[in-house]
Amino acid sequence: MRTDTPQIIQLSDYQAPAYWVDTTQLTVSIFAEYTEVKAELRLRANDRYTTLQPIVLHGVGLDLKSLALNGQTVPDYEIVGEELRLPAPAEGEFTLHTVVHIYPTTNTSLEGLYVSGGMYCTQCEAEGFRKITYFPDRPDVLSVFTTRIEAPKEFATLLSNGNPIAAGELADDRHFAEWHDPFPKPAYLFALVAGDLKDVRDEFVTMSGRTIDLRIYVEPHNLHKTEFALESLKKSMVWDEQVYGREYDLDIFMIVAVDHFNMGAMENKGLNIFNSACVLADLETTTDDGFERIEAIVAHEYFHNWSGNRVTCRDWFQLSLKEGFTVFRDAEFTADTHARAVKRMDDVTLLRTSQFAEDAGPMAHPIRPDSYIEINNFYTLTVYEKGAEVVRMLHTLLGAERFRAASDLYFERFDGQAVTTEDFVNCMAEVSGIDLSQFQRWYDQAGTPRLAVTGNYDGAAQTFTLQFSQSCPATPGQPNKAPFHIPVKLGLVGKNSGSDLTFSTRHPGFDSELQVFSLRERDDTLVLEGVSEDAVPSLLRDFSAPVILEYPYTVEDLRRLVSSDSNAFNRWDAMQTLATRTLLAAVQEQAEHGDLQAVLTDAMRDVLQDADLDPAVKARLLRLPGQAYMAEQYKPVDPVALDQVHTALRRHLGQALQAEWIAVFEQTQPSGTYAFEHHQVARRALHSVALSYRIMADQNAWRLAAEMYRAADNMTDQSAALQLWGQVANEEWDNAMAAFYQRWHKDAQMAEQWLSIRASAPRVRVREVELLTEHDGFSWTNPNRVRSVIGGFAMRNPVGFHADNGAGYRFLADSIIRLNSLNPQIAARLCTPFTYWRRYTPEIQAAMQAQLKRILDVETLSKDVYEVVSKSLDTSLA
Ligand code: B3K
Ligand code: ZN
Repeated sequence: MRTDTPQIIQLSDYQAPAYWVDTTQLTVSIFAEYTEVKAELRLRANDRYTTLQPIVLHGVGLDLKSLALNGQTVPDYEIVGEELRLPAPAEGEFTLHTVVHIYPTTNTSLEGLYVSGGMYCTQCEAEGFRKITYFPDRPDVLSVFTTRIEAPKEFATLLSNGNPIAAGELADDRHFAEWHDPFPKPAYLFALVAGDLKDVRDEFVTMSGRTIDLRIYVEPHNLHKTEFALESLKKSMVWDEQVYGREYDLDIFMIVAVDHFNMGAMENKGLNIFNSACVLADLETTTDDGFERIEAIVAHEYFHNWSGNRVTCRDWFQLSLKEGFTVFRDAEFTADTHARAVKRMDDVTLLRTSQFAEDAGPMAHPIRPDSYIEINNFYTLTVYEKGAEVVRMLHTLLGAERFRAASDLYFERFDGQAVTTEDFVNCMAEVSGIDLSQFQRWYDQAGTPRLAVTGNYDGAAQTFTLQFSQSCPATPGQPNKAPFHIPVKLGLVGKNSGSDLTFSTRHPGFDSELQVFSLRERDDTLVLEGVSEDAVPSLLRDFSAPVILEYPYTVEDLRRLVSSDSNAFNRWDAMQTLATRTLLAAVQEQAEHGDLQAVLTDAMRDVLQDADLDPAVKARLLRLPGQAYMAEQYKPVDPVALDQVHTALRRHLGQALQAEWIAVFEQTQPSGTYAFEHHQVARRALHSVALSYRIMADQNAWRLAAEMYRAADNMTDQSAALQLWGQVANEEWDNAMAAFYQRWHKDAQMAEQWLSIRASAPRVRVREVELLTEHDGFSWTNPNRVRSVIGGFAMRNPVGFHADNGAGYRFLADSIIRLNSLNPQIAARLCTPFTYWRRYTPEIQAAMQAQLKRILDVETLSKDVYEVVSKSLDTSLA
């Protein structure tokens, strides 16, 4: 047990900084044993304070060698926790010089300056810069950085933010490079790289005619995996000019790939650093999903140059200001580049499966949290994905044109500043004239709202009346919620005709141009007039708000929507509802289960036979909601029983529609050379879905997967086949897996994929996963390997994880305890499966709680893990 209780940081305690740092000059000298960091900071008192305040700089693990203010040593400084405190200076403007030594080679937290595969690199967001030098490490202190790097020549490439200004030789086989970034930025955007790297180069001419030098730096053996990211970067640059009018600002834009990285990538100004897995790609080893993910992450980090870097966050509570907005921007980029409705289905699936669970659990927080212990725990699905939904709602309410005008105003007004989410919403309100004061609650209230709706047709009056009622469950610290401003995009689908019906309404909350109803009250009634026939309402089209919709649809209504809704997203959503009801009825052994199953089977048959449907949409219509999603729909959950029900339904569908699956499987056989393009991607997705049902219907069909694996010329089909084959894990599968490893283990991305397929294969149990952690391909200090094995097992292998009387839970807890001292951020992330202990049966609850308590007992528990575990166990939050 920790002897202290870590401090809770509150939004309400925010105070403006006492000093600005106008310029920062760093000299970072790399030596084998240590790295020396010399800093020269020009400080200036913030005139918001009438008297000169003490000086506070942050630092963690720094070996202070000297400290001088205006050239004089400072005798009376104090170091308290993460703060270096100096008495108030005599003048409001002064220079601070510090020299510290740091030890990157032993830094396993992967925060600050560390070594990955022989290369020095940095990760400063959120508070990693304080592990490099003493500095006011807070996002509202923006400084102009000049960085000199000195290193042995074996580190041939020396990079930092901004534009290169000088380079040259030094004594002792050393050399240097200097970089200057003219754009003031907070320390979290600082980056530095020193390594033996190779680069590919290209150019981009911006809309005003400036030529930008583009470079991707990698370890030499990865040079052949850079082309796709470079193309993605250029596409992103064009898109941001066209859709947002945003132009790139420096002369050079660099991406560096590193193997050891806690997250996907980081948007450091002019020098993005990427997890290798999120940037390296080639036609042989990358899957369709991989290409789409890489393209989206490259775009996301590039888009941050404006939404995050030019306009940044005042404090870390505002994280969603940059993350929610940037996720919305990258999602729209993907939608414009590929298939809009499909991207929406995938995003909503993620939101419903994982973000809704987070919002219903002990870590629930608003997209702008009001307190935290460790900010790294708040880079969550809520801040990112729900944050993006909140921005999307603004887009829905304003329409594309006014949204663009408001974003122009935002970027212009706040360029070079650190601002709040209110500043963003206020621009939206100012441009549109819409009163968004109630909308602000989306930023401050946690939990997923429920939207209960009923509908009634009056044939004589030709009206369709919708009654709305909203509520939101209590979440930690927020027992009561005020009503949200919910945009409900809607239509009416004729019960007989199946067509979209026209209507009018006198309700002032309905925007008839956008077909969006603004629900602001807890309860409200919307009367639609001139409705020529009885209808099925199609509500929340394109998922216009992140809420749970409850409408008493009959199965006939749902079938009507599946077959006829003009909104492709809502067709899919109706099928999801039908499948969810069927699964629930089976889990709860309800009498109507048989009928529901029959209706679902018929609906799927229609989809299978519909020749006009985009195969990508078809593949998604035919996929059942996942077990993780189902586990949120009822209580208590027995995951093994849920798996049986889920498997039984897939088997039923496989058998009942066997002829159709065979037909689709044959129609979607691969042809031509592999390319990452929509028609092929769609065909491959549908092919795998068909095969998965064939295997459910006939255990011997694993031979088809084996054949598909051997015949495939691409990794999408190979890995899909291996995973499907893995469901019936047999000796042949073990042999194929062993051969796969032999063939690919030198390629880091492939080794990670192999580990993940193994750990998440449904028949794989905890004993085998323990052995995997002793495998050559595994490493406790590489987050990608840890995520593949421990994450793959605990998050993507429900049967294996929950089986064996809690052995899986013990293994996860042991892993967390081990990682706690190596890499607290990764350790805290792996606690997620335990945070949901309350959804399970009493035996599972007890077993998981026991492991949580065991973790909490660790004396050296990091604040990262402490926060997640203590909140999970807190009974007042139940
Ligand atoms: N901003 C970074 C995430 C930093 C994570 C710090 N623990 C990546 C991104 O969202 O673009
Ligand atoms: Zn981001």
